[in-house]
Amino acid sequence: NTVAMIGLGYIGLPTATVLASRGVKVIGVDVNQHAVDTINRGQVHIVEPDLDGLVHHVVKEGNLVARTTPQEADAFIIAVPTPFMDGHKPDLSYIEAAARAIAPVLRQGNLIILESTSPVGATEQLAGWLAEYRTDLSFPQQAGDAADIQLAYCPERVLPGHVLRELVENDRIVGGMTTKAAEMAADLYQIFVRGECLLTDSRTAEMAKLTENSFRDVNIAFANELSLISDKLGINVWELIELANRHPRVNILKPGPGVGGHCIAVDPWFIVDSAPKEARIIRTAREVNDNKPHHVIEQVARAADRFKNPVIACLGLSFKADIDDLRESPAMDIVADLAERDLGRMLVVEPHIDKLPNKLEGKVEFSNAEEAIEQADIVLLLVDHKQFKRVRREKLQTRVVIDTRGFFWSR
Ligand code: SAJ
Repeated sequence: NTVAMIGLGYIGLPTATVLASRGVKVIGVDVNQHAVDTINRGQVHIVEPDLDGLVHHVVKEGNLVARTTPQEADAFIIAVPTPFMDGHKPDLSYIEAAARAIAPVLRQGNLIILESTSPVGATEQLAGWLAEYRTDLSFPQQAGDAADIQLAYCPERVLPGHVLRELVENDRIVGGMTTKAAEMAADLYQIFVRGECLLTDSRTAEMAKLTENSFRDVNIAFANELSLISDKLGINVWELIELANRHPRVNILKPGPGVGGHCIAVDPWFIVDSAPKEARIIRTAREVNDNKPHHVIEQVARAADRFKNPVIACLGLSFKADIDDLRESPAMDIVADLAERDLGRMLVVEPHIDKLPNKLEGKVEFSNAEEAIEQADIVLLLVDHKQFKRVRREKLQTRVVIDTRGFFWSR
C-alpha cells in the first residue's frame, strides 16, 4: 500500500515517518524544496525529540521519499496549515491548493483523509473542490458508500515534544463522510495507532478537534483571570489554586504569561466564526488569554519605575516549557515589547537556542540564567524550563521577581 502525505510539517512529517517505519511506502509531498531536500538526505527541518533518527532510518530503507508534487497512491493524507485571516476567519487556501495538487492523480478506490485542524464543514468543502476538478469520478456527496473517492476527517491531537509517543498511543477520532470512509480510514490508522479508533461522521470529528483545544483555552483563561483578580486583591494565585485544587472535583490549570503555540490560540476562533452569537465563553476566553501578556508588561513597567535604568533578566522565550519553538510565543512578544519601551538593560535567557532571534538582535543581550540573575534588579520568569530549577533561591530574595508561571513558588 502506498500513502501520500501532503504537507511535511510538525504533524505530516512525524505521521509519514511512523507509517513508513511500519513498512508502508510513503510519498511525502511538500511545496518547500528545502524541506524536501532535507528529508531526502535523511535529515529533519523541524525539531521534535527522536524524529531525526527515525527519518534517517525510513529514508535509508526507501520507505519515505519526499517530492514537491503528488504521485498516484492508495490513500492521501492532508496535513497542511489552516491559519486564520483578518477577523479571525479560517483560511482554507492551503487545503484548496492541496486539493488542486492531488486531483490529477486521483483514481477510483482512493481514500482522502484531512488531518489539518479545520472549521466544521471543511471535509465536505474539500470533496466539493475535488468534484469540480474531477468530473469523471464520483464523490460521497452524490454517491455515498458507492463513491469512487472516499473522504474522512481525522484530527491529530499530539502534544509537541511528545509527538512520536502520542501518535501511537493516543485514541484517534475517525470521521467519515460515509461509513465506508470511516472504516477505510480506521484500517489505515490501525497500522500504527495502539489507542482506540473512534468512528463518527466528518462534521463531528472536525468539531471534536476544535472542542478539545477550546476546552483547554477556556480552562487556561479561568486560571489567567484568577491571576488578575489575585494581583488586584493581594492574594498569591499559586497558593490559591493549590488550595482550591484540594477539592475532589476542582482541577484548575496554571496561569501563565499568555497562551502560545499554533493550535490553542487559533482553533477556538474557528468555532467563534461558525457560531458567533452562541460561542460567548469561547470568545471571551480567547480575549482573556490574549490580554495576559499586556498585564505582564504593565507589571514589569511598574517594577522598573522603582529603579534608575534597571537590569531586567528575562528567563525563557519559547511558547512553553522544555521546547525550542519560539513561534506564537507570548514570552517573545513580552520581551520584544519591553525592549521597545527602553525600561532598562534587558538580559534574555533561552537555553534551547544558540543565538537571539532576529527580532531581538541588537535590542537585548543574550545571557545565561546564572549571569543574568546575578546582574538583575528585576527577574522576569516567562517559561518554566527545567534548566531554571538550578537557580539558587537565595539569589532571588534580593531581587524583584515577577514569576508568571509560579515556578519559584512552593509552600
Ligand atoms: N498553558 C498555560 N497554562 C496551562 C497549560 C498551558 O498557560 O496550565 C499554555 C502553555 O504555556 C502554552 C499554551 O498554553 O503557551 C499551549 O500549550 P499546551 O501544552 O496546552 O498545548 P500545545 O499547543 O502544545 O498542544 C495542544 C494540545 N491540546 C490539548 O492539550 C487539548 C495537543 O494535544 C494538540 O494536539 C495541539 O494543541 C494541536 O496540535 O492542536
